Amino acid sequence: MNKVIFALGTNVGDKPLNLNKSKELLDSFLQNTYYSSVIETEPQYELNQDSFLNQVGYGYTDSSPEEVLQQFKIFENKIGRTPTYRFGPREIDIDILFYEDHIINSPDLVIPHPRLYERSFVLAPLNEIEPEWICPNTRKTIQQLHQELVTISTD
Ligand code: PH2
Ligand code: MG
Ligand code: MG
Repeated sequence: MNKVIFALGTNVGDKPLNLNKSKELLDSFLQNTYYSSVIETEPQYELNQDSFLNQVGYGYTDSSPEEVLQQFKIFENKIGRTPTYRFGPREIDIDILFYEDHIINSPDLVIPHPRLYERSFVLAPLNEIEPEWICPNTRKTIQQLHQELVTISTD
């Protein structure tokens, strides 16, 4: 079984319900799931939109990274995600952050998630549940990455 670490974000509709529905679907697909606290965060990148609820989690699967991506897209559609614009509002976003220690750079799938290093809405909840996890690109722990981000943003 392979460990998949993922991020959830929602800022349209009934946000707590969107998270709960997502977790129900994720729990039926992945084994032994575990989740961080839910945090409310101000939007990053596209500032003119509602605040988000964010959460991270992990689980275990025999599916390949490509199959996990496909399944997460099916879940997003089931929850009613409608296309908007890049970094725009969404009912639910389910992103793969890590798949074991794999490094993947294909046109459709980049793992580790390429923007996790600049996202406190990902690194803060991840630091709560996986501080010792090592990012295979940087060879740094989540705790280090989170600390670096906090240091930069308060400089
Ligand atoms: N997702 C985005 C863009 N901006 N901001 C916050 N706070 N949380 C998100 O999940 C988020 C965002 C696109 O993936
Ligand atoms: Mg996404
Ligand atoms: Mg995303």
